[in-house]
Amino acid sequence: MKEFYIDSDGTKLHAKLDYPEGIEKGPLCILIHGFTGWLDEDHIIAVQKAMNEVGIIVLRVDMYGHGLSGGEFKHHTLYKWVTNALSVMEYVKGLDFVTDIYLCGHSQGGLLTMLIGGMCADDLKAIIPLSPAWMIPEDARRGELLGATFDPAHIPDMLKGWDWELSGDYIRVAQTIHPEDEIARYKGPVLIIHGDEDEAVPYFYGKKAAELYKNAKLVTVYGEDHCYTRHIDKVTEAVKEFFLQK
Ligand code: FER
Repeated sequence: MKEFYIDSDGTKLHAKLDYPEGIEKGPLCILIHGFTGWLDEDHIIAVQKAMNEVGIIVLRVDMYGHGLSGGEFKHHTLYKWVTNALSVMEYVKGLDFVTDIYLCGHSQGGLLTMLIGGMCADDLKAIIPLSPAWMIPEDARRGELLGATFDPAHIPDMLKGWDWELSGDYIRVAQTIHPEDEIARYKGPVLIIHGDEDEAVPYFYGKKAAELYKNAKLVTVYGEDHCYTRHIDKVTEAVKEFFLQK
């Protein structure tokens, strides 16, 4: 494992690069955590290991305001994450040992994966949104994020949740984003994995996204929650199968 920082317009992004055993050149998958998450969460490491087992190099990156990357959590926005992901894409495109690029992200990182999929369609061999939280923009327009309510027409300076606090800019930015447009722009293969007992991102959204994509496979993990604490083996099996079929 190599640990380093990638620059994103002056923000340092903490990254870890893991190679499959005996492999130094080949396809690489960028792997992104969710809201309040980071690159060493159990479910992120499990997915990284599964990808390594089937010959995929994995680059895990902490986004703005998360893990050991720069920026404060309360100041993160989806635009900052999009800027970060574009910087990571540019970094990976410059690596001479990378043959194909894949992008995978969990929850808010899954929404990011869908947005970058549309924006960088030509550069991505396939995308893997895990329990993608692509209803966040809709929630922001409706006035409720993770149980915290607000007036969507008069955005507060700060929004407080159970154990987090966000600046109003998170809401301002989220309200402008339309994931359906980026779903329509990505025509490559998509693997969506979603637990049908997800308490944070309703399973409905994984199912709906799979219907909207031109070329998507949906793997439903029955009885599973948002961070795959019950059946992570089903998630890793689906990831391995997807890459072995390519
Ligand atoms: C929300 C629903 C889900 C939200 C964030 C999430 C900030 C993200 C969850 C995750 O990334 O794990 O309303 O608002």
